Amino acid sequence: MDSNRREIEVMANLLSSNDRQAEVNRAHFRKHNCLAINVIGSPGAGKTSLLEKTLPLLLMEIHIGVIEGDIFTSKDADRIAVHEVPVIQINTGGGCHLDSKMVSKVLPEFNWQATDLMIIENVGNLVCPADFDLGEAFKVIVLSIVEGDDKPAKYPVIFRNAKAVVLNKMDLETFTDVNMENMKQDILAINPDIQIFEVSCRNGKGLQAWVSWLTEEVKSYRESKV
Ligand SMILES: Nc1nc2c(ncn2[C@@H]2O[C@H](COP(=O)(O)OP(=O)(O)O)[C@@H](O)[C@H]2O)c(=O)[nH]1
Ligand SMILES: [Mg+2]
Repeated sequence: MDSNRREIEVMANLLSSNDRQAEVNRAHFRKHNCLAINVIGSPGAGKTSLLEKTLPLLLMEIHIGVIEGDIFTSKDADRIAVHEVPVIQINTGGGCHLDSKMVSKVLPEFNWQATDLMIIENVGNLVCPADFDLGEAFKVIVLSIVEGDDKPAKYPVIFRNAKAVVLNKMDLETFTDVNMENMKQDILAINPDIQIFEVSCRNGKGLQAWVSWLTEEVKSYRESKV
């Protein structure tokens, strides 16, 4: 057997074993009526900043748990713990994405009677996390506008598979050559149903629309029957 074919088979087996565990995780979240979301974006896009800004606005009515994925360090989990939210750090030790088994291992650490929303911050990467279902209800992309308006077209898979995209760092728009209309058109050409939010985690603009949408998603998940 040639080595290319062998590589493809190994990858296919890996993905199908990941998908099986993802279904177990999804059933767990469903059983506990907890909306799980998988937050994906490049390093530095503002994933942790978005969580830091979102948590205080949501915590009045929603019980939240957070899983932080990172290659090394617990820096992001430390930032989240300040908000007195249950948070578990997963270090992948070099891996470029979380997988469903890593997530399943930390699920016993949470109080499932008191978790309405589980936010999973994936390892900073726009490519690999797209292929690994964690058992979430849906994926959310955080893309900072300074990354350039060509990025959606260059990384279409993740945009095709996500329910929402948060375009962050809008406060920097005037300092860049980003064309917001092109960026949004490209996103909608890939996925016409995706929700687009334009926010600045620095000055807070646009965050309320994102938080209101997420609150409604938590409510409709709780009300939905499978
Ligand atoms: N100017 C500006 N900087 C931001 C904004 N959001 C995040 N940052 C900065 O971007 C850097 C990376 O943010 P972080 O949340 O750690 O990104 P992550 O790697 O995706 O989790 C930090 O220095 C943040 O302070 C924003 O809306 N505007
Ligand atoms: Mg982070």
